[in-house]
Amino acid sequence: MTFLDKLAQNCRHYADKPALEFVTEHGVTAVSYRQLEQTVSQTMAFLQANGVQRGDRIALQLPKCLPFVYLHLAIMRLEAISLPLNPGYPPHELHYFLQDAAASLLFADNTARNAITPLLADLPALQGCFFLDTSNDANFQAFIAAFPPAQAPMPQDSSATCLMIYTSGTTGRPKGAELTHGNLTANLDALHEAWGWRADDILLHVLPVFHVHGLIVALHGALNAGATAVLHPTFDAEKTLQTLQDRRCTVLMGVPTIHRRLVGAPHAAAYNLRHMRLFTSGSDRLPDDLFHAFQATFGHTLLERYGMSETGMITSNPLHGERRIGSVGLPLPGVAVRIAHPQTDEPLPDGAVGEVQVRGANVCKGYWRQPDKTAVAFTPDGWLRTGDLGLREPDGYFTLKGRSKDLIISGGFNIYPPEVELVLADHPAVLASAVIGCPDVEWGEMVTAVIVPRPDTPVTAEEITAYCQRHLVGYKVPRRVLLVDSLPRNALGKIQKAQLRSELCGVNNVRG
Ligand code: MLC
Repeated sequence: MTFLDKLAQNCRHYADKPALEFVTEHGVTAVSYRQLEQTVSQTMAFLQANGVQRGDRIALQLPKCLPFVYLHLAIMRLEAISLPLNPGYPPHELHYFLQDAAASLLFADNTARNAITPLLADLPALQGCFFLDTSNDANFQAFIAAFPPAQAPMPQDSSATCLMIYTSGTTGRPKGAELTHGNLTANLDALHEAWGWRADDILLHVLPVFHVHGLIVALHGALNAGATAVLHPTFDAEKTLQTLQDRRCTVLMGVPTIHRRLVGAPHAAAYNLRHMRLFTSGSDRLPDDLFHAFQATFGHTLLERYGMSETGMITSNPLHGERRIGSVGLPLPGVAVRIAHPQTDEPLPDGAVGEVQVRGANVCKGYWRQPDKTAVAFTPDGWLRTGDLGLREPDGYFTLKGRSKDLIISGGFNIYPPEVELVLADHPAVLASAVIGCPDVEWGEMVTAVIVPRPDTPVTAEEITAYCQRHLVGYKVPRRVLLVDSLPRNALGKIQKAQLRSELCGVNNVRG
């Protein structure tokens, strides 16, 4: 039974129960499973009337809101491909995604109309763009009111792509990981079992919905279980603690930055969170001190798990049993994980550090229209090369030891330095640049740009920051800009980032 079959079943079994509760300062909008089914069916009819066909890419550059959920589910039900995008992308970045995916429809927020409209003429595949007033559910309900619920058959082909998540690489521009109905179902089934999801769970959802963590693990996870997802449009530590207490929630999923802010919130320990049964942490390494501080403050032990866009979740510490500090736990049911030599792909013995490689029904089928990059991402015998370094303990627990790829993780968001460096290279005053991550207690890492200006073109760090703010989504903007005379290079002219990291942020690590 696929995720969508399960959801349809839940809509019948739990018809009157809230599937979603969207919380804003104006109040709570509750959507029962019956209403969810009804609205998604009407949304499907709306999409069909606008020509949506099997396999079409439909881009959702929307803030976190109920219409996002309806559209996303309706797109997948029609066997089209949902393409969620960070609403913070400036036009420059958004254009790339729409063009690369050859998206046929775009849904964006009304407030982005002026910024987005000039892009539309230069997107030949795009057949329509809808600007929605997402400020309340009633507007969307009015928008689709004329459409009676569609009666489309359930998708049958589990190998069909239903979701595309863009991830960046060490070379070139971001690429779309193609996740199939089968991938999502396999991962949700594994997590359902591993984390003991229950229909009476109440998930407090504070993550963005344009990534695997917030969209699949959290939102789909709750809907798959027939549980209730209480959605906050953005994360706020005090509101989170208040809602966890007042709504008697049972599950919260976060990234380390979120957990650190919860621990640091005023009167954090005073909230009554006894009904909580699961706090998970992922998307970045959970620091040991935070693991302990969380336990000391809330009396709950964070469950760290590991995953990536291409695979969904890979390993998890156990629900019952030892949640080992510094470890990402054991492979999820149905997921094979091995440690292999990063150059030869030879499996390595327990205790040896090598590349983490993954195989299973959860692993994406490849990158959208990028057969060469897909071929490089997999070993000849079908294991996905994660680019993460790690080891397996003799008792099966995995521990991550760094990354073989040039990647920064800030607040749980992945930032590939070449993306920022490419933007910097277009600035007339930049002769050369290197973008590195410096350790930071709150964010995990902070993006730092080291720049050699052209001798004849004076520029200030503030000007570079302002330029980046215009061309990059907020989390990729360097928090620190350093102007230097030259960058350390090896004999072949390659910039020595490890040396920069150790000189500028006092880091000695395996990354080169
Ligand atoms: C926001 N800012 C960031 C940032 N997030 N800067 C660096 N790194 C980030 N991650 C910027 C904002 O643009 C803003 O800039 C300034 O920081 C302060 O914003 P804030 O309001 O304090 O931050 P906030 O909006 O509260 O965001 C913090 C956060 C958020 C932790 C809630 O980063 C977040 O939701 N992270 C979750 C990421 C996630 O879901 N990752 C999953 C990827 S899937 P300015 O200039 O406007 O002041 C994946 C697979 C897996 O990795 O295994 O899960």
